[in-house]
Amino acid sequence: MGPTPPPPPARPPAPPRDPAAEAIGRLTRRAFLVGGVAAAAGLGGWAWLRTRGAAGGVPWPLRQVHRVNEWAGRGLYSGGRLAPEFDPARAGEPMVNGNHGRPAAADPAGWTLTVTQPGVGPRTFRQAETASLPRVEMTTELKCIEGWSQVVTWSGVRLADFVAAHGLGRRPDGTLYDYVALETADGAYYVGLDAPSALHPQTLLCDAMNGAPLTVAHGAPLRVVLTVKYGIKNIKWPTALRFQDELPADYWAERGYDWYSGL
Ligand SMILES: Nc1nc2c(c(=O)[nH]1)N[C@H]1C(S)=C(S)[C@@H](COP(=O)(O)O)O[C@H]1N2
Ligand SMILES: [Mo]
Repeated sequence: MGPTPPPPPARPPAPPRDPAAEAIGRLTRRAFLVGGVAAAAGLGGWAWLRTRGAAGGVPWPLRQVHRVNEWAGRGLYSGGRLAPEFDPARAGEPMVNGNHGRPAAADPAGWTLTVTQPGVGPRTFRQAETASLPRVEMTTELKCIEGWSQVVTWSGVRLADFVAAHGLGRRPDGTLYDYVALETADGAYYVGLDAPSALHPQTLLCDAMNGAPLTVAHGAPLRVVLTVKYGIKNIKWPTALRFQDELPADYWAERGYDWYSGL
């Protein structure tokens, strides 16, 4: 008889059960799995996402998030709550921020605002026609989403008064369209507003800042100023205003900011 073969090596003892280590193991595997799926999706996912169509220029998976913000924002300002007004002595000039859509030359006489809505042909207004409405002055805070703010005294006319004076913004059944889209002449800057924000009593078509005519840098001949939104929605040099039920395209929403941008 030959030598007996050595016994097979004993299996190493099972490590003591460690629930925490097991949980980490599971999480790591899951993270790996999720990462793998995300990476795989990354190869074709973005193109897929882009072809899904966009509402207001926002790819649809992001829209859900904005819905939540919109809901929160609506709650805050429901009932037309007014933003605080300040002592005009505190007013100053805000930094000039954003030149998208700035016209090459100021042309107050030639400037027009063209308003459209479903089923109604475009209606074009000159600055003088907007200026004939009751004047409103307010000293409010302009808040830029980049982190600065400035108290400014604005004056002009309420967008709501302008809309009402010309019988605009309503469906044939008398209810308001959901949204207002505003755009500069060259189409370089455009914002979308929900109708309640656009027609809020502190939403103005402004032609003056801190007691002086608006300068071109700040939006002359006419700009929109509203207190219920960040600065990004305060469009300078708008020449087109559209009432619609579709979520309007929005320059900064397309670049990752919240569509609603409510305060
Ligand atoms: N047409 C147009 N309007 C615009 C912008 C722009 O780039 N183009 N920038 C916005 C931003 S981000 C801010 S904070 C305010 C700043 O207004 P102001 O330049 O009068 O201070 O304008 C808003 N309106
Ligand atoms: Mo801004």
